[in-house]
Order: sequence, then C-alpha cells, then structure tokens
Amino acid sequence: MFCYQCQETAHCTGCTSYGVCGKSPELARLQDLLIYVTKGLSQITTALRQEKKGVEPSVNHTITLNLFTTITNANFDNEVFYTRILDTLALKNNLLTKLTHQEDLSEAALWTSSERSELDQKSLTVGVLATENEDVRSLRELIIYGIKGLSAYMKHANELGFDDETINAFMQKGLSATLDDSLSIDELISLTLETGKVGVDAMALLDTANTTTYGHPEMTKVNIGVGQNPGILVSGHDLKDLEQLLKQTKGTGIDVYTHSEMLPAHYYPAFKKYDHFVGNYGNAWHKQKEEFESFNGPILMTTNCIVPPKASYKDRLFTTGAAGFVGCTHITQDANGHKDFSPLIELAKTCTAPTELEQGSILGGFAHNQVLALADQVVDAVKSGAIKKFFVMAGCDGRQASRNYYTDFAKALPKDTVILTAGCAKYKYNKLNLGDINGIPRVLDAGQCNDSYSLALIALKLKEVFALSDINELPIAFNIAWYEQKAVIVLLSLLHLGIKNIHLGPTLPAFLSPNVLNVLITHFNIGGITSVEDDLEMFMNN
Ligand code: FS2
Ligand code: SF4
Repeated sequence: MFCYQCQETAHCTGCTSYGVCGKSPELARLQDLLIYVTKGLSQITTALRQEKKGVEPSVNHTITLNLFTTITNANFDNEVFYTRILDTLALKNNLLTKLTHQEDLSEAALWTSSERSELDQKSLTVGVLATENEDVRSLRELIIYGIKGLSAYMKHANELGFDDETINAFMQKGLSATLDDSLSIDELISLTLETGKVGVDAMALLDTANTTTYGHPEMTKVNIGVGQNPGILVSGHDLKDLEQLLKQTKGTGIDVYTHSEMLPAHYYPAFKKYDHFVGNYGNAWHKQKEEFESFNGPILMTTNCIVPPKASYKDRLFTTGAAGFVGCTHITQDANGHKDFSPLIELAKTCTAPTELEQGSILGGFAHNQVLALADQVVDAVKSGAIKKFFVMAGCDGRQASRNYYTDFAKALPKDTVILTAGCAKYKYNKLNLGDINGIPRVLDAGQCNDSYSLALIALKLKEVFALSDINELPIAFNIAWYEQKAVIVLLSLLHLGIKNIHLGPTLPAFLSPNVLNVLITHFNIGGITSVEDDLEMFMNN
C-alpha cells in the first residue's frame, strides 16, 4: 500500500505497511481502485457533457459518495468498497453505450470486470505511485484531495436538496484531468487553483443550504456537562442526520449530545427548539476511545473521523452515510431520504446516562451573519487599537503531541488579538477562557471546517470596510492546522481568494513534492510552523 493523503501519514512520507489511521493494505488498494474507476467514470461523464448529452444527478451523487467514502477515517468496511466498485463499473458500462466518441478514452474509462479476483489484481496496480513523475503525482494528488474535500461539502448540500451542475461538472473534469498524461505542469497548477475557486463555490452552496434550512448560526453557550437521562452521541458533520435523530428521539426520554465536529449544530436556531438536545460531550475526534467509552450510550458517526473502536463500545457504535466500520451497524436511507434510527433509540433505553467529563459551557456561533451583526463593534475595536490582530486558526485537530503547539500558541497570543476558528482545530483552545475585548470574545468559532467560508467572508467584509485594495493588507494572520482532505479544499479556497502567508502545520503535506512546494512558496508564501515564540514574533511583525 501507499497512502500519503493525510497529515498523520507515517514518517511524514507515506503509510506503506499499515495506515496510522487504521487503514489495512486491503482497504487501501480497494480505495485506490474505487478512485481509479471513479476517475474513469468522470472521464465518460465529461465526454458526455461535451457531446451535450447531459448527466443525471444520480450519477453525480455516485461520484460524490465514492470520493467521500475514501476520505481519511470515513469508511473501514472492505465490503462497502467492493460494492461501490462493482456498482460504478456497471454505471460506467451503461454510460459508455451513450457516448459516441470513445477513441480518446483512457484505460480507466474502458476497464471493467465483475470478478472479485480481477478487482483484487487490478487494485494492486492503480495506486498513487502509478504516476512516476513526482511533480505530476504531487499535483494530481493535490487536485484529487481537494476534490475529495469538495465531495464532502457537496454531499451535505445534496442531503438538504441543494445541488450545482457546474460544481459537479468541474469535479469530474478535474478527476478526468488526472488521467491525462499530456497535461503540462503549468496546466496542472492552473487546475489546482481552479479547484480552489470551485471550493469557494461549494462552501457557499453548503452555507446557503445550512442557513436556508436551519437558520443563521447565532452566538450560543453550549453546555458541556451531562444530564441524568441516557443519551445518544452524534459525531461527524451531517446536520440532516442530526435533525432526523432529534425528531425521532423527541419525547422518548433519551437525550442527544454532539461530539467533535457536530458541536456547531447547537448554534443553529432550528435545533434550539429540542429540549433533549442537551449539549456537547468531550472533544475532537481523536479522543473518541476514551470519550465513547465513558459516554455509556449509542454513538452515531455521520461522517469521518472514525477511530477503529475498542471492543468495549463497538456494539454501541453506528454509522450512516459515507461512514462505515466492519461489524458496526450501518443505518441506511430509504428512497425518500428517511433514516430509521430506532436501533439506536432502543439500545439507548437500556444504557446508563453519560459519565460526566466536565461542567460549564463553551461559546460559539460566530459565523458570518453573527459577526457581521457585530461589525460596528469589531471595526471600532480595530480602529481604536483594542484589537491589534486576528489569527485564523481554523482546520483540524489530531492525535500527535506536536499539536499542543496550538494550545500553547493560543495561550501565548497577546491579549489584544482575536482567534477566528472553524473545524475541530478549535478544541485545542476553546476551553481556555481567553477572555474578551470590549465584549468581543477572543475565540470566535464560526462552526465546522466548511464554515471556514464564513471566515473568508468576514475577511472580505473587513477589507471592504477599511477600503483596502488587497486582502493581505488586513491585520489577519493565518496559522492553520490540517489533518484530512477537507482541509486541503479549504486551503486551496483561501489561495484562490488571494490570501498569502498562510502557515500550515503541524507538518506540511507529504504529497507536496519539493518543486510543487516551491511553487506554493513563490506564489503564495506558504510556510510551516516552528516554535510558538518564533512564530509569534514572525506573525506579530508581519
Ligand atoms: Fe475534524 Fe475530522 Fe471537519 Fe476533518 S472531525 S479532522 O473530518 O473535517 O475537521
Ligand atoms: Fe496513512 Fe493518512 Fe492514508 Fe491513513 S489516510 S493510510 S494515516 S496517509
């Protein structure tokens, strides 16, 4: 196996014998094959669009789900991948019959089989290392990982009835381009930047989907203690799943809690009407072994990030959507989009209440609408010098001890600075009580990783208010933590918006070859992190 798509990749170079995330070599090669046949399908759909033949939304959604299923930590069930590969091959064969010009199609578009043994053989030959030139490989993977991140955001928007043919067509064109040996390095670089542009469009679409459906996030104190009733813990990013679960648990005596990236659900007005939606339990995804055990009740993983579960709670772990783990019950969706969560509800009735981890509350809900409502206050604080600088510290949390840098960095920041955050990175400092500046909290949490879009909108608004010609003239520094592929699309989106001097940690992506990294440094002045003291000095003096 060879996989280097996430920040925790072995030795900062690549997982070659077993994934640090728990991905086995078998799972890795099946994911490689699923990506390969999805690229082939995308080449066919791209050609069908060129022939003005149109592509059904169901085909777009198959591609989206295939990609999402291969995101780090999303799905650990080999059988799911066999099924998705065979279904994709069948779909590909069907669409091929509609395509007039097939002479330029690649092997990925034409290859087919229905024999598992042939799938197994093929899967060994189509991985990342099949591209020999390391710069071409690096750019292809950067584009693919960006599009994987996009797929997650599209899936969430689709669940709420929002879709966009232009975004789907771009995702497929981009995947198809990674099969094209004739593309130059410059063409691949421009496709990478175009991926960032479409990333902004997809985050905007999801923002519209979320706010239209559930209202605009608002400043909210979220309880981090526990109640007396048994509970169901919901993790991942899918708000529609949470909504269905809240409806089905109403009046049952079961409480619902969020974990990790589901915390921002508390910020939406639509979920505040549920009295049994009592709070957030625990921290970011990588703490789940301890926290899922002490939660005592069923846990629903709506997306990544799954840590292979301990036997002590595996029978309480359920998955849905793109998420999956062999041996855990998967909740499916019917043709009307309904999911039946009664297996979790019945199990919860037999469980004890969660063990208390902490008491108190955390404050969040500072997405663009809420921050713009405070715009006058914020602008006054900047003009008076009460706020000297904003630090965008969005992104992901992770297991490595080196990530304590972000806690130390937040603690060391001068008191006249404000942290703008989104994603599960926030857990490194959202319980520190960093205080406020003239009533403006020093940690402003916009929401999930996709709500980094809000942070970009806030920056653009400040640029307008201060009548600046360049977003980089704002007193905003970017010290971003990344882990998986959604952070890749967020990064590419920020680059598309013209943001320079982004620092990325705790380590730079292994999939960036020295030459590709050099391009990012030359054009965008991207950098890594060093020590808290040195970085603080560098950021404050820039
Ligand atoms: Fe955190 Fe994991 Fe949000 Fe990532 S819970 S690293 O999926 O997308 O961020
Ligand atoms: Fe390794 Fe990350 Fe790939 Fe898992 S997703 S196999 S940890 S690089």
